[in-house]
Amino acid sequence: MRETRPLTPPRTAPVAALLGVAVTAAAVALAEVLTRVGATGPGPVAAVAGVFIDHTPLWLKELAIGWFGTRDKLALGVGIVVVMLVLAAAAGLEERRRRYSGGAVVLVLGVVAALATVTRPDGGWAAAWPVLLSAAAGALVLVAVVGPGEEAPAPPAEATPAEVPLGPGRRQLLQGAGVLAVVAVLGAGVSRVVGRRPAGAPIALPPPATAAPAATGADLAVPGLSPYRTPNADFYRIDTAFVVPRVDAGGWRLRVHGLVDHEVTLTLPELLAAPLTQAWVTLCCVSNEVGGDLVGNAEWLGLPVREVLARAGPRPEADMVLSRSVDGFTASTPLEALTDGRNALLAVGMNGQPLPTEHGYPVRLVVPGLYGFVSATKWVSELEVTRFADATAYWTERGWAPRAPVKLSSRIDVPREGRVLHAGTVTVAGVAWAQHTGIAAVEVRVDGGAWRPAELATDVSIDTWRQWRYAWPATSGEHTLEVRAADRAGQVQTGERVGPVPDGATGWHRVNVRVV
Ligand SMILES: Nc1nc2c(c(=O)[nH]1)N[C@H]1C(S)=C(S)[C@@H](COP(=O)(O)O)O[C@H]1N2
Ligand SMILES: [Mo]
Repeated sequence: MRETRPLTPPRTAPVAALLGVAVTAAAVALAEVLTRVGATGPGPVAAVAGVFIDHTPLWLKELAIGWFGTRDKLALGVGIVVVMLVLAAAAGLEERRRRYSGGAVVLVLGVVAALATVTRPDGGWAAAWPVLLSAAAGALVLVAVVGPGEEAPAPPAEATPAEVPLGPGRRQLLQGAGVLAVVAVLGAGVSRVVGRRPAGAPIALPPPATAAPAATGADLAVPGLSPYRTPNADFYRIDTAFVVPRVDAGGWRLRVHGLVDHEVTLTLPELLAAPLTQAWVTLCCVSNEVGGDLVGNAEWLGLPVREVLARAGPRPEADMVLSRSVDGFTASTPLEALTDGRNALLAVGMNGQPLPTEHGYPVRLVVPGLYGFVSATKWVSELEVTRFADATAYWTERGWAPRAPVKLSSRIDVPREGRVLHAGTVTVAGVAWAQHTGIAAVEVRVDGGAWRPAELATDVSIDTWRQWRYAWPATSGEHTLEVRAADRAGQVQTGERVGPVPDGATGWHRVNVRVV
């Protein structure tokens, strides 16, 4: 009997790369499961995405929104996974070339991800250990399954191929692959279940003490025209959260502090027991391009912010409230906009429902007249009364304006760009908004001709958009339709084209159609 020395056969390059990918994927899955089970903070993917989002330069962010729109998070997630897979394959190849070097790559990736979790507002050191542990496990497994990469000797001459022992190399590979597959599947399953956990008992919304006006006549019901009320499911979503914060309603607190006479802490039962206001408010994003869809209108229910501020007593020198979210996002809102009597709300309800998780459950801010990034903090947890001279908000630190009132805007919803229409009377329709000033008139012009007045829907509130329509006698040929609005302060919408940075886009929305 000949002595057989167990040797790991060398992995081919594709197998080594695949092993790198499998091991790393399993390690990431394990880290995600451990962080979810322990509720220690963000998982490594979310943490890396968060760091990336917070450090994205303005031009890249605009480019990403331009390319992917509100699917920019998905695009980032896919990007991170692709980069991770490439690095993982490289780690496998590296391990094949030199023992322990691929393991070291996996370990370094783990340390980088762990540091990302440490720096997140919802993270900290507690969130780092599952990542480090999983990376260390991944590194060890990679070293074990890729093996030393020694050349296997030629089978001994007297042994028939059937007698070549199935060395620990191949067995390890099979076992390793099996373990990793199980871990990955379990990981995906558990994180799905745990991740879907509802944030808490659903809030029972009390009836409003002050009801919103009825929206009779606000909807012209033109097919293709945005409805006056944007359903929650269709409401645009913009935020920096890669994973939507799940706030436990029972543990929710609002801390009001800073330049105040008394610090105030508000709980959800206290908020719900106070007299609540119901109000129509159109919310829009500063990143909305001319003709864009980052705007929506809802019937909100909430406590006027001025009530809470009055309990705290802002000092005379204060001129700004820096609202903070559980995820670290901040917005700078002029104190005046929160105290001048308008419907600035700590909102708990949206169109008769508790806030959807992605729109700020359990409590968010809504302030008529200001772009969302300087007012509409979701998952709000703090109001710091301060001064514009002393504090800056999330987007101000990234090149956007500290103050940003909504700019007078209008949009053509129908007909859509590039449509082919029949000659005759064509209904042109859309929306116009000038929150907290109100829309006074809308005009349409064809092919740069004279401006003609459009018919307006009933004005429900100066804080919301207003539908309009225009009966256009369309003749055959190529035509360009344009719209502009005038507000109740006598201002006419400017045709000057300006991009969203730093405080909102301007220009007339234009639609090209062909009439046959
Ligand atoms: N916590 C948090 N709140 C936030 C943001 C954010 O990134 N994080 N984005 C703001 C911006 S830029 C806008 S336009 C509105 C959008 O609110 P919505 O997603 O409910 O439409 O939320 C605001 N509140
Ligand atoms: Mo925004």
